[in-house]
Amino acid sequence: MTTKSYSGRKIRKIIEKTLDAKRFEHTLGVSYTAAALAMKYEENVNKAEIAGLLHDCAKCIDNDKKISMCLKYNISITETEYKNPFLLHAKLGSFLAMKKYGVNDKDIINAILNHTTGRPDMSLLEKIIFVSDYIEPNRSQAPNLSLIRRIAFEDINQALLMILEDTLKYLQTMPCEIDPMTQKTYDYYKKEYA
Ligand code: DGI
Ligand code: FE
Ligand code: FE
Repeated sequence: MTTKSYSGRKIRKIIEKTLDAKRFEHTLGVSYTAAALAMKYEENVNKAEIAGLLHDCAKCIDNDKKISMCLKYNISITETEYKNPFLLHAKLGSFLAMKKYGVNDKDIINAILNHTTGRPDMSLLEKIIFVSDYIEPNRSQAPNLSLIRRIAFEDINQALLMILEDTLKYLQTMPCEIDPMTQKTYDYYKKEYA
């Protein structure tokens, strides 16, 4: 893989071809929402836009291929990820952001890497991407969505905690496995902000 650095416009064009239409719409929604939150919280707007555009860049790769790519590029796979390969789109996405899209900003790479499970002590950019992923305009399913959308622009940490709480509640009703990091992130922010 070659490493070239691309502008937001170029990334948008490439991403449109690698994602299905719905995922592309979601991606644009996350990118614009992240840019708006960056304005509100004085984060770098361009970095938020790029991180938003790339956060799901590995989402439309088949699960088998996600695993084979991780093996090929020496990306470690946890037991939970083996059982829920969709989780790998975050790790693989951050790898592709570096190697395919030439992103060398560590904060952007981390924002992509941690966008699904979060992590304790996230940077402002990581929080912005995590929250934008949940509230972008094309989302409609989550409970408390209009409240969380408003809170996101008032107190991002409170919004983060509400999202983590609702996500865990939702996952507990599902027959799927909860990644230890999702739980760890929730425990950390519950202690920090509740
Ligand atoms: O890729 P997106 O759909 O835009 O968003 P995402 O990467 O945050 O993935 C969202 C899904 O991930 C959502 O249905 C909740 C789920 N999720 C978050 N943490 C975990 C999880 N799923 C499992 N199995 N385990 C987790 O710990
Ligand atoms: Fe995702
Ligand atoms: Fe997403």
